[in-house]
Amino acid sequence: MKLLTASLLTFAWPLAAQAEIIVTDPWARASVLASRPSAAYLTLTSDAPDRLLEVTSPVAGHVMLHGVATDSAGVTRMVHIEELDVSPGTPVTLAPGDSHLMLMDLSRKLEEGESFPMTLVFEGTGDVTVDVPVLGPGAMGPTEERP
Ligand SMILES: [Cu+2]
Repeated sequence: MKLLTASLLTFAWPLAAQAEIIVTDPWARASVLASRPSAAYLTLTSDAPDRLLEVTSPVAGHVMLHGVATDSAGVTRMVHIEELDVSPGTPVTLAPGDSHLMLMDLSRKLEEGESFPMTLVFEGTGDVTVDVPVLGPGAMGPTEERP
């Protein structure tokens, strides 16, 4: 009887509304100095509501999720975001000038042409690891002031 219950539970799992996140076009900017943070960008698509909780990478001591906010004086600043909601049918794009993943405490310089792994932890989907190509340091996006 115990065995039957267990197998029924296993069978029921795929029928639950499990989110599946698709990560497209990840990339990061080459860093000028290892002592300066870099930024990574990507697009998230999900077929169920999900939430990005945490991001880690072996090249960064800490990965922060940043958004941008413009104050009444027209000054754009980066703001820390705790969690990022992903709704089905609405891709979330992290791009220069908008939300981004801030790669803090780099263990080394990110060189153009290389790539590094980055793991995104979602509430529903769990861990998703992507390979992030490093593109040129091109000055697209907001001024990256160290917080
Ligand atoms: Cu930032």
